[in-house]
This record gives sequence, C-alpha cells and structure tokens, in this order.
Amino acid sequence: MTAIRIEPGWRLPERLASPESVYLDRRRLLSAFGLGALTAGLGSAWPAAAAARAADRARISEPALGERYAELFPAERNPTYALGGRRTTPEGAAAGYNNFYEFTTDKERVWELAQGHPVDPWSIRVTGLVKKPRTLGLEELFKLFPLEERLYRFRCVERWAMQVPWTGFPLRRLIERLEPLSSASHVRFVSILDKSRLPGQTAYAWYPWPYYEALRLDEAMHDLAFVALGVYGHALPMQHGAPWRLAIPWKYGYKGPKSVVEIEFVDREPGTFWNEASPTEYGFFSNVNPDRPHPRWSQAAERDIGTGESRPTLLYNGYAAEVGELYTGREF
Ligand SMILES: Nc1nc2c(c(=O)[nH]1)N[C@H]1C(S)=C(S)[C@@H](COP(=O)(O)O)O[C@H]1N2
Ligand SMILES: [Mo]
Repeated sequence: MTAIRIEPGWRLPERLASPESVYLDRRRLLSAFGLGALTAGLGSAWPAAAAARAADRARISEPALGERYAELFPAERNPTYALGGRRTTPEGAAAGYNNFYEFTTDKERVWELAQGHPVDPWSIRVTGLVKKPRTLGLEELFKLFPLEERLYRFRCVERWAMQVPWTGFPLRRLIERLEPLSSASHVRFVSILDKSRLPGQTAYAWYPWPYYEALRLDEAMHDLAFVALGVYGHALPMQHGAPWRLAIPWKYGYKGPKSVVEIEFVDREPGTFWNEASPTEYGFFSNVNPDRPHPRWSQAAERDIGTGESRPTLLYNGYAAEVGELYTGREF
C-alpha cells in the first residue's frame, strides 16, 4: 500500500498506551471534563479548546447511530469464537488507531475526523446476479437476524494486530436472504462515496474511489465471514465503519470494507481497491500468511496494538483449521 507509513504504525502514542486512557471509563471521564468546564466558567485557566478536545476524546467510541438500535446491544457472546489465549484489545486502543482512508491516512486522527459523519438514513443497493435487485435499509440490516458477539483476531497488512469483540451476524445469512443466481461466483462490496464530506476522497485523488472489495462466494459463505454492526458491546462508532462493515478474520484487514452501500453479485473475480491501486502487492485472496512477505516488509511477525508486544504471525491469522479447506494453496 503505497501511502502507508509503516514506521509510525509501530509507535503507540503514550495516551493510548496508558491504562487510564485505554480503559476509557466514559462516564467518569465525561464527569471529570464536565467539572473542568465548570471551573473554566468560574474563571480558572482551564482552556476551553482543550476541554472541548478532551470531551471529544471521551466520546471516541460513541455509536455513529447514537441511541438508535441501542436496545439490540450488547448481544450475547458466542463462545465458539475464542482468541487462543490472547486478550481482547482495550477499546480505546482499537477506537483510536484506524485505517479509513476516506477520512485520513493518519491512523490516530480517523476517529475525530469521522465523528458526526451522517449514517442515518442509510441504504444498501443489492445489484448484479441476484433474483431480485433491491434496496436494503438500516431497519432490515439490524433486525433481520439475531445479533451475536464474537471475539476475532484482526491483522492489518501493515503488521499491527488486535483482538476485537464484533457484534453482528454471519454474512452467509444475508447472502442467502438476497438470493444470488447460480451463475454468481463472487460478491463485491462498495463503500461510501461523498467527496463533500470525506476529505480523503479529494486529498488522495489517485485512489480509485469509492473503496471496493470482494470475496469468492464460498469465502463469503464461510461461517467466519461476519457482518459487523457493532463492536465492544454497542453499535459501531464511525471510525470502525458505521453503520456496518465486514470482518474477515483470516485475511488482511483491508478485505473488510467499511460503511458499505452496495452489494453486487458477479460471475468472475472482480478487481479490488488495493489490487488495482497497488498491483505489485497482494492478490485477490490476501490471506494472512507469515511466509509471503510484502514487497517492502516481512510478514513473519506482528505487533499487538494493545500491549505493544511482538509475536509470530499465524497462517490464516490462526484460522487455518477453519478456512484451510477453502484453498488449494495456490491462492494468494
Ligand atoms: N471503506 C474502507 N474500508 C476499509 C479501509 C478503508 O480505508 N476504507 N481500510 C481497511 C484496512 S487497511 C483495515 S486494516 C481495516 C481497519 O479497520 P479498523 O480501523 O476498524 O480497525 O479497515 C479496512 N476497511
Ligand atoms: Mo490494513
């Protein structure tokens, strides 16, 4: 990925590394800042701008949908999906370190630039090789299937990794409901396009916006392929891809498009945003593989963004027993 600055990716800023800020106790922080604002009103030196920034920081994980659908969260955890001894990444670390190039390539600033981005109403076009092309609304997306929570490992191609509790349902259920034709072999997902509100779509004009990704249909139907509507027990904050995104835990993170507005069924392997922007990097499958280095770095090890620890990368990100059968070994 040409624009990725790998060096800063290894540095965890102090404010994210400290346990106090990592375990964001939103209520306590908010009341502390409320007190700060009051003191300012009484003539203390508390700078209003700093107070406002701190209050924003306290809202880092607020759902983009506000209270809408709050009654669906937290969903019951499905114990089948465990982390193999790893610990869940603290919410503040995951929420403050994102890739969402529509806003900025600065991972530590995505959350604040994304705050307030409108996601309601939202509609998803269902197109291509499908029995009935249609539009899907938020109400259907949140209410069609029972929600569950799953702990998944997550691995970015830039070598950082985390462990995240996603809330949602298997992508398979949605695909079955949409009734693709038997001629469909792949499914594409297209993210939001809004040059007036998404600064990255103008600033990085060389990318083929909007962001688009795809899976082979058998990959998309695999039980691990997950539609995420929430994270850490609440609906998604914008920086994680509200109102919905995919979590494909055995592939590099970029195979999980955020803020999706179109699902298209096609009969051949489609191009993807990163394959077309950077054809010398990984191919369509982009499965996590310690033995297949990026042109500019090894993938043998990864860094946990919560603890800063380094550890060996696992084939298929540790999901080889589950997904190995999808591949003959030649796909990459
Ligand atoms: N629309 C869109 N989806 C995207 C991206 C993006 O820039 N735009 N970045 C991808 C990459 S490279 C990663 S690692 C993950 C990051 O997800 P997170 O920020 O929720 O951890 O989102 C993926 N999905
Ligand atoms: Mo990534």
